[in-house]
Amino acid sequence: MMSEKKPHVAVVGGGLVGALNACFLAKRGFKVDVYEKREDIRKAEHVKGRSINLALSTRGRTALRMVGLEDEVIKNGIPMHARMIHGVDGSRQPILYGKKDQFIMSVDRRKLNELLLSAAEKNPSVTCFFEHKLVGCDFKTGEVEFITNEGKRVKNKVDLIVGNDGAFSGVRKELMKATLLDFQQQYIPHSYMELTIPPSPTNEFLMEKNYLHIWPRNEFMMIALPNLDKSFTCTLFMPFKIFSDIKTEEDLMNFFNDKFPDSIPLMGEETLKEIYMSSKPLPMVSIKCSPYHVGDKGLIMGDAAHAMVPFYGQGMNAGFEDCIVLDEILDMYQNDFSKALPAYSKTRTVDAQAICDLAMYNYIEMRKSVNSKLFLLRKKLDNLLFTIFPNSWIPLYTMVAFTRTRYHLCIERRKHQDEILTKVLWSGVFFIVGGCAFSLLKICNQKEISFHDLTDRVVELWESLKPV
Ligand code: FAD
Ligand code: EGO
Repeated sequence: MMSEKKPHVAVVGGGLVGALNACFLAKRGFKVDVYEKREDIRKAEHVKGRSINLALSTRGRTALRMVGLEDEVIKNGIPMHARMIHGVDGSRQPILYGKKDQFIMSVDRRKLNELLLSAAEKNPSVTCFFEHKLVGCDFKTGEVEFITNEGKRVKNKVDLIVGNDGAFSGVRKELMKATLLDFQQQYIPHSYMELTIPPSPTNEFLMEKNYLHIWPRNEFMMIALPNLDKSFTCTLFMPFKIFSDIKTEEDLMNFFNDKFPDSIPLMGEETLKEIYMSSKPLPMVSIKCSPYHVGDKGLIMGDAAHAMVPFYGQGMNAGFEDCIVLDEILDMYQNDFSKALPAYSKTRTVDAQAICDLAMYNYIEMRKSVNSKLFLLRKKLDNLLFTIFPNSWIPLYTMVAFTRTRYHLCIERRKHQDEILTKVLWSGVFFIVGGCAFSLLKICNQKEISFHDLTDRVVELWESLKPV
């Protein structure tokens, strides 16, 4: 059926994943209509909303490579070869991610989205409709309905409706009505606010450029990623409660002096006050659901299917990898949606849920016990083990960020590694204790002390130490 006529797909959402997905689907020879509720960001002056820059890692890069966009994106990105850990005392320590070719990239969200939209539209078979908000769809008939900014209703009928419309997905809402969708949504007590470190007066970076800067402070965390204009975008993560308790400029400066003193001269006291006072902390949500499809006409991908807390820097990367997985499965089933969609749902849910869990686990982990000393220690230990056993000890972060190991296998491998490490540590204890006992006996032997004498002396010593 599919080979006779060009399949017609409606991609709902022209964000990062929607725009990339359009490139993938067009490459398959499909006719693609992208519907985006916002205005065309390429024409917009200011774009409100989420993070200004993002960390792009291997999974995302691989997807971009598959549609021929990797080089273009890399040109506009800044490699981060290591994390730079900032202590409360102002100390900074770098810890490499791995070998030279293992780095993540800081990319501008807006630039990336613009590039992806333009790349999608270069295909004659792709049309983008902006200011079109989904109002409803029917997965039986393939009908989709949108409302434009002028209030006009627009209808279309397609072979496949793909929801790439983000965490608060309208397509997912429709999916819930049409199928038995398991759904879980969790808001965390933390929220985030973006601050900025401007370039120096001589237009230079004020901190080391090629690093992911991290200020680990248990419940308070701050990170900074470099931008092409030589500024850094800082993201401050803390509970809503703490944000709301910081009411005055004085509260703010006390807090920063206490937790992030080294960042004050970098941000500039006045700019910090200005941005903080005029911004609202934003919530973070984790969403898991299953399945991702209904029948042979409905599918959700990206944040619509698996929104996660940003503590692994994987949300976009996972969404981009979704596009690869769908592409491979469509190949496998020769574009037969009735077979491909269930297959996609089945393979992808385990992995998407795994990365949602990993991200949440990191959130708990980093908040519970990770101050800058512990962070350094753990990453150093990870790297040490990796150098000693390069084939059997791969740090979890390395697997997630620098390989395409399926997310659920990253968790499994990590568990396996942990078990081995526990065994190695116990055998270490065993050998050390055994070694001590052996040496003791040997000394006794050399000095011709009988074992009896030795035990007598130990008892004597013990008695003498006892309080009267
Ligand atoms: P979105 O980017 O949300 O795009 C959805 C699009 O659909 C939007 O353009 C929206 O306008 C449109 N839309 C919504 N509803 C409708 C409708 N009814 N009709 C039509 N259009 C609609 N990920 C990383 O990989 N690395 C990082 O470093 C990273 N850092 C992050 C930091 C923060 C603070 C946050 C919050 C997230 C971070 N992420 C990161 C995650 C990343 O932002 C998301 O995973 C990614 O944006 C998901 O892309 P998406 O296209 O699925 O959804
Ligand atoms: C102990 C120490 C346990 C996002 C460290 C776990 C995430 C976690 C938010 C970093 C890097 C890209 C990020 C590392 C860990 C982005 C990231 C990491 C943050 C926060 C982030 C790392 C944007 C977890 N990658 N990462 O190892 O460098 O380690 F700190 Cl708050």
